[in-house]
Amino acid sequence: RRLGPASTATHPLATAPVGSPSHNVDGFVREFLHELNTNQGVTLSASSLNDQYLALASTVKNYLMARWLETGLKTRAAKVKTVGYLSAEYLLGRQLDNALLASDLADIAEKGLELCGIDLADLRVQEVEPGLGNGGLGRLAACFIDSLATMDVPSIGYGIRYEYGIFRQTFVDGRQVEQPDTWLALGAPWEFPHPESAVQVHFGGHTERYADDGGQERTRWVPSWNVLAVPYNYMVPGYLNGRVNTLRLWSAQATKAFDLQIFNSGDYAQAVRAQTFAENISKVLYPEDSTPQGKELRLQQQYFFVAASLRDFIDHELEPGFDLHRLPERITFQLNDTHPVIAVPELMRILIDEHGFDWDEAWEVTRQCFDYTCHTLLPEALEVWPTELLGRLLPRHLEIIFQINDQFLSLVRQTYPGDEMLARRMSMISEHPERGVRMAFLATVAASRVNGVAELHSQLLRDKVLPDFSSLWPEKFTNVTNGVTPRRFVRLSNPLLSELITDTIGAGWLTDLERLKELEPYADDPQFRERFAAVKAANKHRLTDLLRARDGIDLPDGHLLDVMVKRLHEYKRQSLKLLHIVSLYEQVISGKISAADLTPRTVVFGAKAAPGYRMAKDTIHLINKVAAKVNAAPELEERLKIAFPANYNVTLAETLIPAADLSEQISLAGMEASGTGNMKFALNGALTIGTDDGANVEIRRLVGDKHFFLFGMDEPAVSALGAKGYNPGSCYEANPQLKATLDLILSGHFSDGDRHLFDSVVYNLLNQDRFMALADFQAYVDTQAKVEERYADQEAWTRSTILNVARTGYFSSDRSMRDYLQRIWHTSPML
Ligand code: B1H
Repeated sequence: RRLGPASTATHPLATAPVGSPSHNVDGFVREFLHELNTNQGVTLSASSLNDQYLALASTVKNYLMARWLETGLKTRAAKVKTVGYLSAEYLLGRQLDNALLASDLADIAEKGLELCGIDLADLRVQEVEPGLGNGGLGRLAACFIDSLATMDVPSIGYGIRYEYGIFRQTFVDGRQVEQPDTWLALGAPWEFPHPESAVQVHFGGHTERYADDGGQERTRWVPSWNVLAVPYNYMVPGYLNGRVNTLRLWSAQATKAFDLQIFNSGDYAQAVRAQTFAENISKVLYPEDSTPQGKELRLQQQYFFVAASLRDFIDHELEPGFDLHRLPERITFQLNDTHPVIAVPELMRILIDEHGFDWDEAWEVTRQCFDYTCHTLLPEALEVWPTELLGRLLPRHLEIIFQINDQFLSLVRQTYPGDEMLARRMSMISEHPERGVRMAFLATVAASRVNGVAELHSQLLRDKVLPDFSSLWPEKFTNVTNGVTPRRFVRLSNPLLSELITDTIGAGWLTDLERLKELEPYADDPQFRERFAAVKAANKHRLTDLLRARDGIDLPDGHLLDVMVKRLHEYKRQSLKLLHIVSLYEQVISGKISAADLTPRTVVFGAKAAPGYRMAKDTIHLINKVAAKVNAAPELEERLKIAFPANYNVTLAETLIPAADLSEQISLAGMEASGTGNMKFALNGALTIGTDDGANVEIRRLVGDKHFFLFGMDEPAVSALGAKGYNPGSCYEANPQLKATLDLILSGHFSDGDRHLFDSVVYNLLNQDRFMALADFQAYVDTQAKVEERYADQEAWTRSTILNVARTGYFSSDRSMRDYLQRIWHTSPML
């Protein structure tokens, strides 16, 4: 066990964490120089920026260290319930500023570094953000662990330490080209590897029956290969509260036994191949957002991190001899989508095969240990693992899944006698197109609670995705609307707004975000409005500076900044935004309107496409081609610009969002489970143009219709149109401006005369348009006109933006965590 020799130590300092460095500039400088010397092995005068950044990170860790160790001791001693957040993704963003904020060191560090002749800003940009996630789901996990720490909730985040995170996006001739994300190349100062605490994870082989000592028939799994899971711990500091939780990410390594056997056989190359094979498991994040690819390596990743995490919790977090019948008193595992659902049969296996539980006892414990969050409605996003693959990789788990399913189906048949169709519909095993396990069904059956991520989504989850389950177990289903951490997405990303808020309503709002309501009366105060507008203007300048340096992009002054940043997906409808732009452009170059009629506007896109998603990549290409043409058009007199900086990530979001005037949240209603970017924009004083989808519904309800630009079909209208039969071609024929817009693209105007370059995108819209962009086109364009009208009245606009900030405190992830604590985990903070 990790807690070893301290019990026999006699020196008084040996059994508790030693103190922190002095919390002042001198203490900081001393610690920093010490780290520079002892960790980096350089003097200040000989140090590189990277040396300085690494030494700074070490220094900050040293300040947090005592609290981290104390948190561990205190939590273990209290024997309270821990939240185990199981997630294949954590999109953390840069760590430095967050750690400085949480430890109240930002000012001290800035001054201390200045005395060393160093500008903190130069070190900040050294950090390559850990991009261990795709988009909203991974970023949500990062927000949640921040809130749990800040709210003093004992919790451990479990995940995978991908050697390569989400790819780095570049554009070559307007096309997306992916580069590996080498985030570890210059050192990884925030992680603590613990190779000595590695656990084995097994795969393959077969199962066999045997009689135990008491003559009882039992099953055991005889795996054929294994890998080591090495934990890398990360500090998750709460905001100024002294708690530092842990994020434990697993890295795969070949086991010694595995290598040795082959080495000894003399086949060196084979031995190295075996090692590579094992280490591949945590090599790279799958870059699919929303659509799982069903690859064998992906299932290996899922089982790998989940098996290591359960083993770790049971063997290392619980006291020796703990009675596992009482496991639910000490842990509640939250399944972040279906990616970690294989944890369910894994816990059953541990309890039955390793601890001698009988089936019913094991199921009773397992059921109470898991809750499941669903993040999607797209049918193609629901994971189904072929039984052939599951059985080959995890034969014992497949047996257990079959048995869970059998028992579940008997319950269904008992409850609804004679309804065999229903039993077939609800079976965890699907038969077409091949036999597979529906992981969402397994999760739903096993979990104590199932939740969606926004009210509308939870409703549709009950009514459309899991209707049979919600009739069987209505009380199992609940909603927790997503949230975002105000520490990163207001305080750190928008320091000027934060200062203005504190100036106006006093401190304390950062951990009690509903207090932003106190800003409401100031919306009518012209002086406050002026200050608020000045903050927005300054943030735009900050963005202008960044984009010039980062991308060579020049943002014009004084434009409405219209921002659409999120993964590229057809359901999110970047193409609809593009049609709006092309339509404006077409009207000017064809003389229907004059450039002077346009509200000066810059549209910023940020979006990565999954590398295998053709339509998404073609859309990126088209956006870039349109941008080139529009940006160069003299007819537009600089009144319409498009900026598409490559490689949108958390770091860019932190500068982009606070600068935005208009937030584009234009998914087809019923498709975006929640969205979290929508919340970040509103909290930073952008107005939303959006459909009645995901959390937009709740944002609009809170800020009020007058301060939100709603357009398009709602979900019932979408369903009705789908049922009636949607024909995008008729929208095209019926709307001359839409026709002119699409015709301009088809004419080759944006593709150097090539009339077919964008056939895939345009003909998809004309013939299929699964996400009904053409059906919502006119409503969107009309609503954009209303946006321009409001923007023309700057006083009214600013008033609305202030009310957006004041009324969206609900979307703090602290509130989400409170909801999980009450509705799902039934536990409370440790005070
Ligand atoms: C969300 C995913 C997702 N939903 C599969 N589903 C993945 C599915 O790698 N995969 O296979 C990766 C990601 N991500 C998003 O979750 C929703 O689309 C958003 O609407 C939501 O805000 C976010 C957080 O709940």
